[in-house]
Amino acid sequence: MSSAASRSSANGVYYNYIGGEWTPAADGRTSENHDPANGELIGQFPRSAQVDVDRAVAAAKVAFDGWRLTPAPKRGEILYRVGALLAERKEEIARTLTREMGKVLVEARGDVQEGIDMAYYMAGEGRRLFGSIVPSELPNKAAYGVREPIGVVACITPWNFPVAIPSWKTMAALIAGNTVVLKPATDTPLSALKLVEVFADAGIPDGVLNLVCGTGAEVGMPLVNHPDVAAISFTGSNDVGREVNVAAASQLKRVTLELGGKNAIIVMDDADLDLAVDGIVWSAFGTTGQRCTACSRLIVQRGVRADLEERLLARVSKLRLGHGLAETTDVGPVINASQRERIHSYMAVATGEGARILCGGEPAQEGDLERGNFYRPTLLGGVTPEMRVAREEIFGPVLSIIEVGTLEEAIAVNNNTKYGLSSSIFTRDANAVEIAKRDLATGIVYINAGTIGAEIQLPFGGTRGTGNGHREAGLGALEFFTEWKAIYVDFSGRLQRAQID
Ligand code: UN1
Repeated sequence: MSSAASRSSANGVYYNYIGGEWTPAADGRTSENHDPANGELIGQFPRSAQVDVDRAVAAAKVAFDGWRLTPAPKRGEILYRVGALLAERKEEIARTLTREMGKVLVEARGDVQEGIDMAYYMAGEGRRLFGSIVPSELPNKAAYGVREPIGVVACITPWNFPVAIPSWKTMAALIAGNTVVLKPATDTPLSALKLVEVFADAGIPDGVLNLVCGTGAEVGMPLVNHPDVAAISFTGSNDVGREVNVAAASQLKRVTLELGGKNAIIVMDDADLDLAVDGIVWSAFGTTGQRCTACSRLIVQRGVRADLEERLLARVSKLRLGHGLAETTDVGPVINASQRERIHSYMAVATGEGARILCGGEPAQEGDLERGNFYRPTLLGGVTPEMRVAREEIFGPVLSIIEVGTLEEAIAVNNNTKYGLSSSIFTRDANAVEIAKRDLATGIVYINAGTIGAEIQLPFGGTRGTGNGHREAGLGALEFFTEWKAIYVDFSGRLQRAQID
């Protein structure tokens, strides 16, 4: 790789990171990335292809033995340094992230913080990585299970948490002893590159973590199909997730999928409505509604529906749109023009099925907003559970309000979607809380809080169409990124036959 450089960019052109070197795509192709709030050019990024994927996977494969044999506490020490460097660079990375992805600065800081949290958490796991020691059924024989890395893993990550999600995936994979090829979303390569710079500065050995920028078709699928990639961790849309799973299945590869959500907040008649309004606004319009965990359905009990709707209308219509770096901004842009069109297309769907647009329902284009992909925070009233806006993931600042009569009905409506990521209930009734904890069929349940804000030490993921049963973060991540090995040591000095003697 003669064109490899020691710096990650030159003159606004950024590179891949392969085998410890910053390097352009082999054929030199690039694509531009722009600030979704004002269209400004962020930089040029490699538009990589199969040959770049091949190089990165080969580098990761070469590095695997050295990394697997590095004691896990030593791998952890590198992650501690990653955490410390991320903390040191938090503000700079958060600002880059806001420019690239659009979320308001305070949330971009949270995104980086999640990476810091994961670095420290997984670094600590380097001193644990617990296996199991069990008694053998035969005398003078030891039996135990140990966790081993799988090999080269591909991490394919979305644009909505451009530091946090690459951190969740790569850090868990790395502490377990795997080597990694990271493919970031085409809308957010720079945030991932900043993360990889931190790893490089923290001393990650060459080839252990590689970055290949490009599209899903040109980089993502070649990674999934590559015979030397043993496992794939994917977060993104349901359609692409299914494609990844089908392709990987033909090679019997392990896949974890974190896909859509249609998350709901239930508000009962006895709830603290002030608190509920705060939780709803934060969960539905934070990150411009572009979290997998975002609340897109409000399931409200009849007695407080009108009151809650009025309070929400007052709050939501005052939310200020703008660049995420401006302190006055409550809600940033959506990620790109096609996403904004998709969100807007749901307005005709909603009204066509009889819902009412209470506020928003259109792109925002006044003044400076005209240069970006802004969409007005939208409340849809009179939604019923069968309507498409109550069932399909919109992934934008749109909240559908559904009225119900009872707790049982609320839970049934919550559970009756093809997704099952996050749900929440606001109530003061201790019995209702217990029933909700038991019967809400989602991977994450909140009591008297919104649907967003999962912490990294607990398993993250969902039921039904949200995924394929695996969990990220917490110890669930280590389940995915390790292979169990059962070891029997017979020190009896004679042949002992299990199940026979
Ligand atoms: C996502 O939207 O895919 O729980 C991740 C949350 C964040 C992570 C969201 N900690 O909202």
